[in-house]
Amino acid sequence: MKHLTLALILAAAPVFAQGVPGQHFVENWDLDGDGAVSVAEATERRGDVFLSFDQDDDGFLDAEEYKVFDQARANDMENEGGGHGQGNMKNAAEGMELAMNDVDGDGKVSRDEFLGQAKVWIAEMDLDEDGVITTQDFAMRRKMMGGGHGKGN
Ligand SMILES: [Ca+2]
Ligand SMILES: [Ca+2]
Ligand SMILES: [Ca+2]
Repeated sequence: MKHLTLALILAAAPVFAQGVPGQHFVENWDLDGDGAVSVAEATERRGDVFLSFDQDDDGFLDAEEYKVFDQARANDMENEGGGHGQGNMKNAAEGMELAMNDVDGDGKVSRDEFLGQAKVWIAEMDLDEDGVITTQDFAMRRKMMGGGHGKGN
């Protein structure tokens, strides 16, 4: 039985996070414990997430499986209930969406697509642009809203 809740994955519960935005996120995704979530760590962890939600083990998250995944993330955002860090927790949640990960547009997300988007996901959240995610990234706002200031592609 596969049971990995997104509450654990996104860990969006600032009430218990000693008031440091993003701390639980970093703790849960920082596999080597250096206080920063690297692209490699995000990729590995996303592999776990993928396995948890690929209920039929066919190597794709399809629309049906995504419903469950979406619901899990929605519950997390609800439980979070507001407060600081909302902005980047929203980025974290949105970076998991089907549309964000379905690179070839076939309506489902392959494991390669899902893992390959880890670096895009990290870049979205990396507000201080040091290449890794730390609580620092949750403590600041993006300087320029709405893009235009391209970061390569
Ligand atoms: Ca790390
Ligand atoms: Ca599947
Ligand atoms: Ca950073």
